[in-house]
Amino acid sequence: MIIIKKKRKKRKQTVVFDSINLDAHQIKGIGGIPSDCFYIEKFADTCLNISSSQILNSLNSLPNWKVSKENGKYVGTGNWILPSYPFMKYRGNELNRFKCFFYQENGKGVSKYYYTGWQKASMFAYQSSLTCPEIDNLMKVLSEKMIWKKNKFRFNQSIVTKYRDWQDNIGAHQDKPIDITPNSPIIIITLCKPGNERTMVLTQGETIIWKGKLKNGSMLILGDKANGTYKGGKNKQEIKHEILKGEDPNVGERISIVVRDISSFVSKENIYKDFVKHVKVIENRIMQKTGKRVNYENLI
Ligand SMILES: O=C(O)CCC(=O)C(=O)O
Repeated sequence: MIIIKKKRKKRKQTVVFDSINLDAHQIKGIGGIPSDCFYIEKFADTCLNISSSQILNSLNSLPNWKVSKENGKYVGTGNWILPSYPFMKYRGNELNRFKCFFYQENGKGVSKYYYTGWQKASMFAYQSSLTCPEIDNLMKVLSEKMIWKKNKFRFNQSIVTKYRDWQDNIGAHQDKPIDITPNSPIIIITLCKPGNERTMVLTQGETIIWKGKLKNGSMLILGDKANGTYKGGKNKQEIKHEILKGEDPNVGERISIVVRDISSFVSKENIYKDFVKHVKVIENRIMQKTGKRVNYENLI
């Protein structure tokens, strides 16, 4: 008698969190082919063991960033950066969202992530994740418990964005791979009160492959292949993401936390030097335009 052994199909494991395989939440790309993007509802409360409302409250209670001069040296304190700071503007225009940047203390310097419109001087406003324990914990837990394509990553930077009202949004884009650790995923956590959910659209070429309201506490994973941050050249399957304006004027505040494993670092000394250069440029520009001397710390 011949016994034919059936080959057991190996269960695919792209994303595992704390021994739970999350592959069932995969988003399909063009032609139904699975992408390496995932959308997982209630991630914060069920997987992170931390209430999304606690993170939301904590972020909302952080002070606005401001710069002052102490003993002739610039000092930046606080977290939320007003879009009117010159180093946050893109081609002279204010972004229609507030941001805070958190880096994890690691002895290598401050994590630097380049994006379109990024200015060196903005790094002076980046704050240690120790200024917000919930963010620090989020990065630690993701680094410890997430296995992505069989690898662990060191999530060391979080960029928090506040969409103040229905008009704030972000257009279709891909995250720039230059400072992102190759093959690492990009994690987006959503925080908002009921009714303030926003629609995320994922497009592959001209085709919308996924459109959905990101719920409070959810996690969206943009895979390294989808975003084009994988090692290995050009990827025709790259996926863009965007957050649409709210559907009606009653849609209120939404906060997102984008967590990345960053492999570029800048020393605090260099950050300070770049900021001082920036201050001089801006103060001179104002002087030339108006004939008045304005100190940077009194600008906003
Ligand atoms: O707010 C979000 O969900 C996405 C933010 C984003 O795409 C970005 O900051 O690059």
